[in-house]
Amino acid sequence: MKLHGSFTSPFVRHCRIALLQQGMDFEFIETDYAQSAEGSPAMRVPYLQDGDLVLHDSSSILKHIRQRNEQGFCQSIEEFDLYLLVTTALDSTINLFLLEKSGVDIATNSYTQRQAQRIQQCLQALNNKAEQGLEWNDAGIRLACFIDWALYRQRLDLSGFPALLRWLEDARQSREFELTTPPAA
Ligand SMILES: N[C@@H](CCC(=O)N[C@@H](CS)C(=O)NCC(=O)O)C(=O)O
Repeated sequence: MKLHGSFTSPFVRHCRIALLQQGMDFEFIETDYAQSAEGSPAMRVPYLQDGDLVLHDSSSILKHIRQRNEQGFCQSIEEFDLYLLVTTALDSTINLFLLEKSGVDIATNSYTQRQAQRIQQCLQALNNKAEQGLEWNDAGIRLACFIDWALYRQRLDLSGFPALLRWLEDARQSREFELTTPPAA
């Protein structure tokens, strides 16, 4: 099994955590922008090769990893919705990061303003969920990968969302989460 990705991507990190949790052998192939444009029609990482099977998104990769180990992926509708809400916030945060890096003035464009507002509203909803209690399942793992990446890239001020910061502290108790910490910037 070959997982293509980068050591910094939160989507890739989630897949690596799942592979480590399940004790699966895999080869990690560090893949840059040029290589992902060649290797996947989505032009993104992660992508995975498992024999003849090629998967192009972290969600299908996670479902495959869990299913190969006879475990469910986002089994309850509540967990699935939370996983998707985190992913929405993560997608918007990464889009703004990449747009800004490529020279777009994200402060003045009306659509990027909407993305920024979406992130704040998602953070509030996720903080409320975290106050009620979370589990170390795929929704909880994705949330921890998102928060840690946002802090690593200095993209978000999370001081107004204490339950999210507490969740990150809890996540750091996980061996697989610690083993997949992004390299120092
Ligand atoms: N929906 C995808 C998102 C993956 C994604 O956004 N990957 C980023 C790295 S964190 C990427 O490769 N971006 C390159 C680009 O957008 O051109 C998944 O869950 O795998």
